[in-house]
Amino acid sequence: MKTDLSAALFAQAKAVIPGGVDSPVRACKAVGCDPLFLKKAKGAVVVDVDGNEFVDFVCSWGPMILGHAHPAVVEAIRETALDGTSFGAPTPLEVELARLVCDSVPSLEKVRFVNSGTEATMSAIRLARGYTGRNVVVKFDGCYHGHADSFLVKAGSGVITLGIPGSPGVPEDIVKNTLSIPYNDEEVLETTLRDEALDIACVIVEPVAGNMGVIVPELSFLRKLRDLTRELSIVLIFDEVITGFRLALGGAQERFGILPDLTCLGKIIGGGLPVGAYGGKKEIMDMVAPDGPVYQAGTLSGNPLAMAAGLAMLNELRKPGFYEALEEKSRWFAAGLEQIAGNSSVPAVLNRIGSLMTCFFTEAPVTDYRSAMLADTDRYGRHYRRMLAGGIYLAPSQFEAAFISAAHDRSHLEKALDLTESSFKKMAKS
Ligand code: KE4
Repeated sequence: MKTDLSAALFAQAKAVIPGGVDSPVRACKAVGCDPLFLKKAKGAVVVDVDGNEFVDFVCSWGPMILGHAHPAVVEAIRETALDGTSFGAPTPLEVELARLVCDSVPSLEKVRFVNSGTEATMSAIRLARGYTGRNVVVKFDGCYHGHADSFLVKAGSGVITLGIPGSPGVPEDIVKNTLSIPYNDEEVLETTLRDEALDIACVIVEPVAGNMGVIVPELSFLRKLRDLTRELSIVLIFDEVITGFRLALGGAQERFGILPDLTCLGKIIGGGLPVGAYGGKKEIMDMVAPDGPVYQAGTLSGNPLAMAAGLAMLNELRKPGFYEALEEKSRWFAAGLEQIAGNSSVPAVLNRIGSLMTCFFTEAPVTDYRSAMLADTDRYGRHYRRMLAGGIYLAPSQFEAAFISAAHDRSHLEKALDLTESSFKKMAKS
């Protein structure tokens, strides 16, 4: 595979951008190769600057649930841009999207748009602290909520991938207010919340973990989390930046029937443009400035282009049968992966929910950070490189999710299965 132009661009990028990338995981350090620079994408296919085509299972880390360059989204952006790109003033588009998001996500009475998932989660915990008057935030080992200081404790995603213990630059004074406990462990959850209740402002959780690879929690764990936080007057925050509008129109909270006090959204709601959002009960959200004392602001928040792209995307998702069709193709693909793994001597475990999945190279079930860390990351790296050489674009880390979009057709998925089978056969011999 010719990668001369990507290599040249990477050298240029490293001279002016830290690590040559604008987000660490894209550097592909965890999979032992240099990143390819992409120039365009359509549907389920991305194309790099050397002209190589790949079936895409990264989907921009989740937003591209319709596939790339969906006509409705592109047209919405084009049309809106003709009337200006940003005003720093309220527009009808943000009202329309806010109403659509609140109508779709069961627990949302009010929502505030920001520009990233990180902004959404950092604002949500500030709001929870302001609402309760308490400081401690509880998170779960391996869950990732963006790069705000409070979250860089035993975080997931790039923090695991790059083996960063937390991060330099995060003051001890901040970190001391973050408790990180094991995901899916009801006993530790109950003990921690009851022992520390008087100091805990909120618990923030990925209702399906996507940043240590995909881990679907026991429903009893989520139910206990909801019951305990309600009993102890602790704000429960669902970080649905990945799961929102991915698992259902109403996200994981609709799928599991468990309603948090606050929800964080991102990725899909921007249609590929920079959008995050946090929202929840009116009683809590009315604490946010300018109505309330909890300050949060943003020059480009509610940007008309991003709102138009988000509206176009969500209007496609609301069409009858969208999620059923996505579930059907995801189920078919996962069954194919399970069959390949089952017929192979290579230890592999597939975790899937809806169109979100991770194949862990490990023997034992993956139910939390500790078991996820037993995965063979070298083997994943070799698998990644083989799949890339064959035209399949996977997440450059064992600890991320693979995404299926509405644009993935049977031929795309069969190609991925054929290459997966060939890669497993090579691994079995090595
Ligand atoms: P952003 O600030 O990257 O928009 O969102 C942060 C975030 C918050 N919550 C969850 C559950 C998330 O998954 C994320 C970001 N996800 C990662 C990939 N797992 C983004 C990719 C990257 O960091 O480059």
